[in-house]
Amino acid sequence: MGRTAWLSNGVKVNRGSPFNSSKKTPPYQEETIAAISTPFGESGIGIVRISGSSAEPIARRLFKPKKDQFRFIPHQFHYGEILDPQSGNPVDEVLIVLMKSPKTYTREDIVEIHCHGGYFILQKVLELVLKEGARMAQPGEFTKRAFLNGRIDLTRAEAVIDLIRAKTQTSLEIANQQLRGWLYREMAELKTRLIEHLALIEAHIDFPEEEIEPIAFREMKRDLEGMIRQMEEWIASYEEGRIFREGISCAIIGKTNVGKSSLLNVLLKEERAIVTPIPGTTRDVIEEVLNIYGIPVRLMDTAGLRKPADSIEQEGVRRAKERVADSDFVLLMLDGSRELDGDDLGIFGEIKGKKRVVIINKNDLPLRISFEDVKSRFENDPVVSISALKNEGIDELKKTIYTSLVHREVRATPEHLIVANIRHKNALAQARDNLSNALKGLEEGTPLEFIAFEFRSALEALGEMVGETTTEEVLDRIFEQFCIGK
Ligand SMILES: Nc1nc2c(ncn2[C@@H]2O[C@H](COP(=O)(O)OP(=O)(O)OP(=O)(O)O)[C@@H](O)[C@H]2O)c(=O)[nH]1
Ligand SMILES: [Mg+2]
Repeated sequence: MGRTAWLSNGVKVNRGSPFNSSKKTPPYQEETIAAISTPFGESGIGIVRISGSSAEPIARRLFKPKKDQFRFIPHQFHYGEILDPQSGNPVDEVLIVLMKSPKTYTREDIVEIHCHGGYFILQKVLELVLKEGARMAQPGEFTKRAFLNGRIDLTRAEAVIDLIRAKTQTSLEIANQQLRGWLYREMAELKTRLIEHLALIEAHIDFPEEEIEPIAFREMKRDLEGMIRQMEEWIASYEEGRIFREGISCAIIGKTNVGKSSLLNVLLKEERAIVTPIPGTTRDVIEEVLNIYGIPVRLMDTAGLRKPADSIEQEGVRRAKERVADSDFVLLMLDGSRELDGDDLGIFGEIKGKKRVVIINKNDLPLRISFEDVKSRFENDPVVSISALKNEGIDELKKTIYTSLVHREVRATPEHLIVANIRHKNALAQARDNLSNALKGLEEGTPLEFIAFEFRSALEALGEMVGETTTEEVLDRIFEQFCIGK
């Protein structure tokens, strides 16, 4: 829902410290914002959401309750109509709810108008709200306010979009883990420990005549080692975390008529692509998303690779090669009922350096390809024999795809934190490097000023991760990815 045309610029931003989020902070934002929070199109209901100090007065001016003696009870639905204040004409029959600051999504007053889900109605109601003084919200601005007003840290704000985009159970679990603040809490704990160490180092810089006890030094080193090990583990979880969060793109390639489109159909359990015995059936790239044991896989069926018969096929072949180059993973398909030929061999060259699984299809027919021969050509790659026509070997293929991407069972539990966001991974890697330098410095007797510097840099990296010291530019980049109304 990237409706950037709606954007109005110039949002005023005063940032508070999310680390002080336990304190009751007044809302920071002066302008009241509004947006349609439900998708465009027809639906049962559609919601216009307003946040800010004018939310309630605006609602009062537009809403006509059905009851005579009416008063807004916060967090309760009220039934009535939205009227155009100028003409007095009814626009829609609605349910309206007022949520009072600070116990709201943004920590500001919020009004939600639940209308009938028609695009025109919602547009009309939104227009009236804007006319009454609200400003159109930018993408993700409600969540941004939740962050700026100190209700959630940056990692939790980012989890909101991951949650919305989650396509499989595992991606949902990872997003939920982050939304519950598990990552944030771990970072806060690291910070506390680092601040203690830094205090000790700084005390010694200030009073060099006072010896630091050797025990204290030894403990600091041990603690640093523990932290570094823990960070390494989180950094290592990223490879898998990314796969579940972002998914992977996977192209099925092979010469014509090997059964690529048949495989796409059997994996999707629907007749999505045209299958015929005529070589060169598929011309354009067909893309669908598939869930392979929790991994969102963007699967692409491509035109068979051979010397093209006409210019349409030529374009298909060009697109197929382009997709192969862009994809994270390839499924190389061979036709087991025909001997390997020049077309197959040509494709081997196209997929050099790609993560891949080799498939020998049509194993329901007498085989003309030897499994061993294929295995010896692709020593390091898994080879699976299937029949796309008879739906045989498909589960094994799915398992093989899974295990070649992920090497263990991935569960997001309190004991097993998964870092799925590159920004978080980079911050952790920075902090890890700083701590390694600090540890090395302690062992080599480097001046304590340098150790203190490394500690401070590590704290900064972690602070940036949770949004304590994040620049406006980074914040903009994060919230830009949200839809309007969230
Ligand atoms: N016996 C048998 N036939 C199969 C199998 N898989 C596909 N076929 C047949 O092979 C022919 C080609 O299948 P497609 O799925 O269209 O092959 P393709 O690789 O997409 O072909 P192009 O799009 O032309 O490159 C069709 O007649 C399929 O029914 C299989 O496992 N066994
Ligand atoms: Mg095809």
